[in-house]
Amino acid sequence: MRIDLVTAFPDLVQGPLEESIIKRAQDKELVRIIVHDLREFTTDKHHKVDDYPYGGGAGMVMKPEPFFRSLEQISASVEDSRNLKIIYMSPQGELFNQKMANELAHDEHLIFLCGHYKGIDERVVEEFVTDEISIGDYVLSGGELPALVVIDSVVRLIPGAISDMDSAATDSFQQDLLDCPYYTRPEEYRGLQVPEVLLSGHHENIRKWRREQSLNRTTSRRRDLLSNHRNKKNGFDRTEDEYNGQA
Ligand code: 9WO
Repeated sequence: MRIDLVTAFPDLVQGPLEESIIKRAQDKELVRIIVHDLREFTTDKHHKVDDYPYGGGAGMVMKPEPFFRSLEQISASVEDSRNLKIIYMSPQGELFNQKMANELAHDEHLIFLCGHYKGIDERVVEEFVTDEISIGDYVLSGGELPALVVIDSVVRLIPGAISDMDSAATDSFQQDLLDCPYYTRPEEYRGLQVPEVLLSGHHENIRKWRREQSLNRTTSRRRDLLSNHRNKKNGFDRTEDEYNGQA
């Protein structure tokens, strides 16, 4: 897989891409991640990437030309530029979830456009963007951190990116239920005990306890997940969201 990230603030993303699973995936050549400095695609002497919005109002808008040039350079560097996925991270995008991560993990080439200020000139979006993604209903300073979130979730799904042990955990992860609590040694810490059942060695009771914890947490914190879960359990071949055309 190849991932390109176009940003006016390359230092914002460089560090996180050089740590942990993403670093290891790159070392193993499972993924190649290229960070492009938007300012290198400017032609004026001040390397200006933003300008005042037409129509007025507070804040700046990112100029179209550097994005056009960067995307043309990236397109020219690949054999087939017809199937590029060009993703704009914005609060106006489709809400990101595990299902979308799974789908993106099957793509050969992802390109992330990171906006700042009020956003990117809409002509870039109209001309190039194939997917607009939001990671949640809040506003940040730019699309860099959300792009890292999506990249992390996708890269760890590439076969070989994580150990077999971690993979097994991911496989059994119930996308529609919250995870149960976990404990490790010591058995007692500052008077705080690990739940007895986990020390019992009774695997069936442990499985039941974990299941119950998952269901309780999901009921009290994320009722929305539970309704999807119930449909699956009842043998419907589609979840509520899928039935409603939202997934
Ligand atoms: C900034 C601003 C300043 C003055 C008046 C209006 C304004 N709107 C914005 C704004 O929404 N800026 C965004 C910053 C433009 C796109 C990149 N930025 C961004 C992406 N913030 N938050 C995200 C984001 C992306 C994905 N998921 C969650 C949040």
